[in-house]
Amino acid sequence: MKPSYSPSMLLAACLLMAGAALLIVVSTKKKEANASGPASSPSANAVPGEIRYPLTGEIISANPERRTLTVTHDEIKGFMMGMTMEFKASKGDLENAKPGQRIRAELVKQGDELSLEKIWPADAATARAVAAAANALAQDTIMRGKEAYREIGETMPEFTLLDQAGVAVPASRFRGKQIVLNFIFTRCPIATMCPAATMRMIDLQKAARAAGVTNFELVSISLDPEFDTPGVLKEYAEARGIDTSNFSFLTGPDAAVRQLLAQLGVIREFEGATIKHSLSTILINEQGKIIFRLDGSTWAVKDFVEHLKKG
Ligand SMILES: [Cu+2]
Repeated sequence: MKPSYSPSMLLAACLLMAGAALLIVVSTKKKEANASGPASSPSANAVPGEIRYPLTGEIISANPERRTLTVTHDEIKGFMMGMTMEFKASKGDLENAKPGQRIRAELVKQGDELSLEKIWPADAATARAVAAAANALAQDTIMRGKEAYREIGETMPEFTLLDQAGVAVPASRFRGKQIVLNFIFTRCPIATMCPAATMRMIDLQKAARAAGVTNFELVSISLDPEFDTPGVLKEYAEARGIDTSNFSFLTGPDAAVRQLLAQLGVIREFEGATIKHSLSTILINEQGKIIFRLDGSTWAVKDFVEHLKKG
C-alpha cells in the first residue's frame, strides 16, 4: 500500500525539507492560467488605451526586417472582417512562424498599432494531439485517485506538449534517453528560484557532456502556460544562449500542466494575483521510470551527473 499525498501534505513536506525559500510569491496578471485560448470577447487590459481581441487565422509570411507577421485572419467580431494584413510580433514568434500554419492569438490594438501576442499553433493535428493527451492525463489522474502522485520507481506519465518551436512533442520523443525534468516559468522574478534552476540545467548540460554522457535530455515545463507561449519560451532560451539540441522548453494547455504537477508532486497555487510554487528536479531513466528526484532550489549539478553516468 502506497502512502497517499494530499497537496497540503506535500506542501508541508516541502517546507520541512527546504525551508520557506522553496515557496515563492510572484506577481502575475491573471488569477487562472488557461492556455486553451484567449477570451472570446474583446477585453480591456491594464495598459491604458489597449484593446485585445481574440484572433484566428493563417500565417502567410514572417517579415523580420519589419518585425511583422502577415496573417490572413478570420472575421474579428465587432472590429473587422476577415482579411490579410501585417501585425507586429515578437522575435520568438517571428522565428517560429511557418507559412501556412493556423494560429490563434490575441490581437492587441494600441493606438494605430496592431500586434499579435499569445500566439499558439492551432492546426487540427496539433490541437488534436495536445487535447487528446491532456484528456488522457486527466483520466489517468482520476483513475489513480489519491495515488496520483508518482513515486520513485514508477513510470513517468504520458504527455504531449508544445516545445519552444511550437511543435507538439509526445513524451515518447524522449524514450530511450535519460531525462532531467523540472518546472519553471519565464516571468519568475526570484533569482534563487526559476532563474537559478535554469542556470543549473545549463551547467548540467555542459557537465554531463564533459563527463561523456550523451543519451540525456533536459526538459523544462512551464508553470505559467497562459503567458509562456512557444514564442516566449524560444526567446527565453535564446536570451540565455541555451543549446536546445537536447534541452526543450515545453508548454501547452494548463489542464495538462496541472495533471503533470499533481502526478509529479510539484505544488503550484494561484492566489489572487500571485503564484506560489515548489521546485523539483526529476530524473527519468531510458525506460521511462522515475529514478531520482531532488526537491528544493539548491540541488547540485554533480548529483545528477553521477546518476546520468550510471545510465
Ligand atoms: Cu519560480
